[in-house]
Amino acid sequence: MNRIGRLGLPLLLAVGGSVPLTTVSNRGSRAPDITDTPAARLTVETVASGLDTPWDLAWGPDGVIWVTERPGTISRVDPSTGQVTRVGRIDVVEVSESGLMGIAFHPDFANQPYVYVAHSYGSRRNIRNRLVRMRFDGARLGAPQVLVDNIPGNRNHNGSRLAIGADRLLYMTTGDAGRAARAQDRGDVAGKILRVTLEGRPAPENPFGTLVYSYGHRNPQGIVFHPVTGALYIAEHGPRDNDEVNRVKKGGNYGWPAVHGFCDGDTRGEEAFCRSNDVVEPVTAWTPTVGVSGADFYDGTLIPGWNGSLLVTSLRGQALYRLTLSADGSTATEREVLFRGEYGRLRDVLVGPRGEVYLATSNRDGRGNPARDDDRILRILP
Ligand SMILES: [Ca+2]
Ligand SMILES: [Ca+2]
Ligand SMILES: [Ca+2]
Repeated sequence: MNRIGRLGLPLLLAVGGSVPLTTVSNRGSRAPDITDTPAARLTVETVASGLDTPWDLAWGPDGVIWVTERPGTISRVDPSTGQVTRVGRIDVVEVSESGLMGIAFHPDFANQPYVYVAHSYGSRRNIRNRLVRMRFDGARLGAPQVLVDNIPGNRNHNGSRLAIGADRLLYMTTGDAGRAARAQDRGDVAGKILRVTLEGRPAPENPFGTLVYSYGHRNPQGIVFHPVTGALYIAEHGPRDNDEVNRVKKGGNYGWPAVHGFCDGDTRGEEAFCRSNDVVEPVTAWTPTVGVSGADFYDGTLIPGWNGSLLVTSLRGQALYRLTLSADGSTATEREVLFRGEYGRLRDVLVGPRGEVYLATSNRDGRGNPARDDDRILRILP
């Protein structure tokens, strides 16, 4: 029996065969390049195809993958058959990067079957973002209930990835909505990590008595909790330089727009700004930028050597990055690049309960070159 058979996962269409691991150097990473390429080989197969810009993959409390597509649909995907079942649709404004984005589930889903999503709304000339939740009756999602609205939006820089912590609070990324100064304004919800109760109110222990949990962010599109330490990590888009992964602490200032990446003087005046504002430096940074997007921790053992890694997808870079973190979690000690250019733009990564890994392509987002069967959900296995 082959390895896939032992997993109980039928082999679907193999699209990539065995893919050797590769490494590249990355300026500005403060992480040594991997020089000893492991012998492990990976298999990639298509789980679902024909999607339109799948934006967020999440493992549902019902044991299947849930996926948002940016034009406004929410579907369940059976990982064993690949069957896609649409369970909801939401009216969104989809212009450039805006539309339907993040998804998360109530931690007590059996009794409170709420699905949380973030999406753009308004008009093409006045794009806003909001957080809503919908009740799932086992087949369909009910009408959206607005929890937080009027979050500044734009064609680009809408953030809108969601994660619910062990503290039963919801963390939402917001972009600077194209106006960088908003990120340093603690009274503005743009360019922030927001922390709200599951009913959409400011979390009681928030640092400024508002929805804001941390600030100085440009356009974070990945958010995930470390499975062991519980620390919160985000991936955020830089401008032409310095995409970042950050470890987020309450009340932290992450520097944008005065600081790009590390406090290393590559942006005029940033070292002084860092000192006077106690700016938190990133875990790692990419120059030139690769368009980091979704993030998830690998807490399985199925793929040898991956346990404890932070996986981050990239859009422009068309690759999956695997970061090895230092023991204290504050920096990346290794950064490995996988599948570069093989599947096009990659929007999200999801680690399944058996240690298999799913990727969402983003070749129909207006910036890619879609193949006939794009977009796809792919599965990585050893
Ligand atoms: Ca996700
Ligand atoms: Ca920063
Ligand atoms: Ca810098």
